[in-house]
Amino acid sequence: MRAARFCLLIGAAILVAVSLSGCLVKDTRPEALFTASVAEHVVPFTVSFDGTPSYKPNGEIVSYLWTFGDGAADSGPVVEHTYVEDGVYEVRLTVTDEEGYSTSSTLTVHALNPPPKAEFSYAPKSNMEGEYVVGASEWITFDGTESTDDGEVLAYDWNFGDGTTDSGPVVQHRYLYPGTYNVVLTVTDNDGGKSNYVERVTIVGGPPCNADITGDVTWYNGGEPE
Ligand SMILES: [Ca+2]
Ligand SMILES: [Ca+2]
Repeated sequence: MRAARFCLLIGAAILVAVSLSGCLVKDTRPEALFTASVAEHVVPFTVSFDGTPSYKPNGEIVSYLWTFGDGAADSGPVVEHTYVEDGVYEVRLTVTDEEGYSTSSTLTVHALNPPPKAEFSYAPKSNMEGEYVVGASEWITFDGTESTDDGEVLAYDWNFGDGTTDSGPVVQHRYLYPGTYNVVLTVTDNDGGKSNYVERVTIVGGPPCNADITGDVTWYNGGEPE
């Protein structure tokens, strides 16, 4: 009877030991931890990823595998990667310990689109007493093709400052009345980035003889007056 109780005690002790060791195996999976030198920047930029904070209690990490979210991959505790295209990328580090257990963790990198740079020139213009001016009712060609982007400029939108607008890389416009107008060119790139360029245009001289002085100048938008 005493022997049987002793056996039961031993059995229970073994059971506790087994379940404890089961817990220990679960608890000693590796931890995947890493830092990034920069998480948000305008492309192109290089990020240094450091996986050395990863650890395994009572063990060691034998491999570090990285995927950068843009199709590229690397290995090693510390790696560098360059992002060239804008986007939101999920970086994943997978660490494996000497027993073959793996754990991974992720971090998001925001690679930003460089905005376009708007620029235009216009002609003809005369230099009168150090000031560039254009005659009233004179056709002016506005050329926005000097605008640049790391990708492509897809849209050119013009505001001539006299209540009229137009779109296209090269447009023509004429002002009916003398004055100084702010011409605004807004360009949009292939990633939806926008930028403006503003230039003051000075118009001299009087309105054309047949101008409708009451202010109805809408017939000047489409071309020649009837
Ligand atoms: Ca782009
Ligand atoms: Ca761009």
